[in-house]
Amino acid sequence: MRSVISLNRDWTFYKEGVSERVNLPHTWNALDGQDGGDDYYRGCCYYERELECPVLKAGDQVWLEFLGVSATAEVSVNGHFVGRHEGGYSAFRYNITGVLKVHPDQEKNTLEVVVDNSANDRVYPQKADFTFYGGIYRDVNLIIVPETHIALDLWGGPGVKVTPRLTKGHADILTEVWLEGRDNPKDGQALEVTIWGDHEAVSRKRMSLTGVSREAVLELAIENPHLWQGREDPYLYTARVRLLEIGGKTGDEAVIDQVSLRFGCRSFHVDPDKGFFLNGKSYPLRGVSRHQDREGVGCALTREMHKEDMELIAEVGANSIRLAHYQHDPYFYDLCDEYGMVVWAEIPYITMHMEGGRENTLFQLRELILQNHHHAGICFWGISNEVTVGGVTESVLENNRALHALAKEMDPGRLTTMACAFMLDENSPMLRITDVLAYNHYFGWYSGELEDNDAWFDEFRQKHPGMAVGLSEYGAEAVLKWQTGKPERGDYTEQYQALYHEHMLQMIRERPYLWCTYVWNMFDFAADGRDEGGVKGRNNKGLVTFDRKQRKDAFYLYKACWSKEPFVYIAGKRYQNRAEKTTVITVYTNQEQVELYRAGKLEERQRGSRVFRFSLDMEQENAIMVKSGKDIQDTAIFYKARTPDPSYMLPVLGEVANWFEDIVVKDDCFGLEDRVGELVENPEGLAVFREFMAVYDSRKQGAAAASHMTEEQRLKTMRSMSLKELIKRTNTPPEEAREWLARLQKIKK
Ligand code: ADA
Repeated sequence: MRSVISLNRDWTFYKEGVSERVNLPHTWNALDGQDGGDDYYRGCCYYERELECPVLKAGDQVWLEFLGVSATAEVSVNGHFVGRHEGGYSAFRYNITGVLKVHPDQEKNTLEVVVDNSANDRVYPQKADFTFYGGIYRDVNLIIVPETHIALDLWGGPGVKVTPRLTKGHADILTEVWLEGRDNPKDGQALEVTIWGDHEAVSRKRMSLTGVSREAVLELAIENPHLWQGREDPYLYTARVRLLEIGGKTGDEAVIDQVSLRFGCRSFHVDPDKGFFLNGKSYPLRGVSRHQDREGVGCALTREMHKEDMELIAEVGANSIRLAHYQHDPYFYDLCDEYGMVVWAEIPYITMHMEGGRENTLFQLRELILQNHHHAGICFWGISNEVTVGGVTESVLENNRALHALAKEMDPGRLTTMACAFMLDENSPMLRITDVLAYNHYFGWYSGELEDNDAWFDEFRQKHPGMAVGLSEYGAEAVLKWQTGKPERGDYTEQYQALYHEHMLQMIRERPYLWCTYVWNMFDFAADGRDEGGVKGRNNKGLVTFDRKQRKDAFYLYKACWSKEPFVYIAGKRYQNRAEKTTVITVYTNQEQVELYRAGKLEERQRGSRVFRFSLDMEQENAIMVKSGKDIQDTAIFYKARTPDPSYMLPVLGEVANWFEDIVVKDDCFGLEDRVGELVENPEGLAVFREFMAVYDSRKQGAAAASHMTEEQRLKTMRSMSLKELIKRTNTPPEEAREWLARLQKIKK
């Protein structure tokens, strides 16, 4: 039987000549990868550890297993190089038997890992809107197996593939097993597969390995299978695969090796007009995306942290997760199966297409599929995200086609998908590559109006009837310090984020054909090159803060729409000092009736659905209680303020918003209220626009600097923007902004 020994403790870590003792999981960018400036350490570091000499039986093999090292690892044992792995998010293993000192009287074994997250042009990701933390940030194990064993060398996977196929009242379970060892299996060896339900074996099959080479296929069946039914009933079976040695005369059996995998019986399909179906029933996928990091910790998450993330996603009531933009921890895919989350799993082929990166995309996809094939939750393999930002070249198309073909060859039972950038032309051949398609849209945040989302999908449907389309990303930023009674696009307030999502939920409700929709993002996450909303190094589009401590108002909006757990929630609690005479109190709930009390006195009772708004003339102090029925309630307190509380306003925006107030503008020339689209129609205007964008581009850092939009693409996203908005959104300093306005004022309309 195999044994697994954790190697997570007692490493020595060296960075730039300084050493420290660390335990895994570990990243060297926990702090500098989150503090902004895009100056986090990207380079080579070194990890070292002693390896105790394991007790071995004759023929035993010793393997090292790494579940995630970012981004490239070179592993040596006792000075012997044993392997190099390129890709920061997947598992890999090396056989170290030949280089291990196994006699207890010999000196100790040493394990060394050189880890490198520096920039290169081959290993994805290289350009994206998140921090590429470096380190050994997932578990490391030592695995001891007998000479012949279930394969460990198969792309980091379990060496077993379990594929359930459902027909009415019946499931065929195809089990493929790969064996490893010096020789083919011996006579007398056998494979046994048992499928376990809750308490008992529901199917078992045995196969003699006499004359069999290293691959075996066993077909089992389950009558009346208990289905994996998503959030309602995520029932899982366990397939236990045992390699047996059957004693000649006595017929005694010994278990040589064993692997257990959990899997689920379910069918699914996507109908271009009706969306996603699970086990034959409509099951609209409404969910969130998740990045694997958090404040002060980076990507070195503990199991408790993974579990807490899943609990929050379950609490909001999502039934699907887009695990962006790379392979997540094996434990998290397990949690998805257990909680009944349908998963879009993907590789980090993102933002920038690299001519030299094709092989790496195929390698990472092969690993993703072979390591995660058994997961009931995974229904989609995402092959790329916004890789057309630099243009739709033949090479981009070919790379995507190759990835689709590979996924279909390895796993015909699942669907491929991709996340398209919103400016991708709707007639692009990219749209015809994967089984189903989805777009990332940020109308109402980066550009355009909220209603542009509705219009875009209506037009797309009209032009492409019969094409399954989803919404792979949408979101708006909220920094909890910023509060307002008058939310506006781009103000980073908690209120605008909630308003944005109110609109998006309605837009989605009216378009049931959307096969998936994913909020970007469940959690705030680190993108060290960012500086937005007064927060450096962070993308603030989460429904929950980076430290997981605070649920934003929009979280409760989604909970009201998706969750059955009864609750009422008063939004805007952090907007406590209110200068308006009459204020609006928004309540999110999944109850049908809500009563609002002030200082214990009933003010109003309303019936409705999900979003309730109460208008209230402010008193000096307003102690509010909202109730539904006897037990479901929430409280908040608001104060009347004489003037707007300055601590609620983002200072940069405040400044930029006011810099033009004392300027008298000539109406026959271009000014702040004119739109980018109008300006670029004028040749002089176009020249100023180009200059302006060049200055802006030269100021961008890191991930943001990576966007290689063509002018045409850029204009597509900006035409409807006013020049005032353009100046605001590019964070142009007030002095410069005045100069630009002066230039505009010289151009006659
Ligand atoms: C892109 C990208 C994401 C994300 C988002 C944003 O669409 O796919 O990684 O960060 O933009 O927030 O701007």
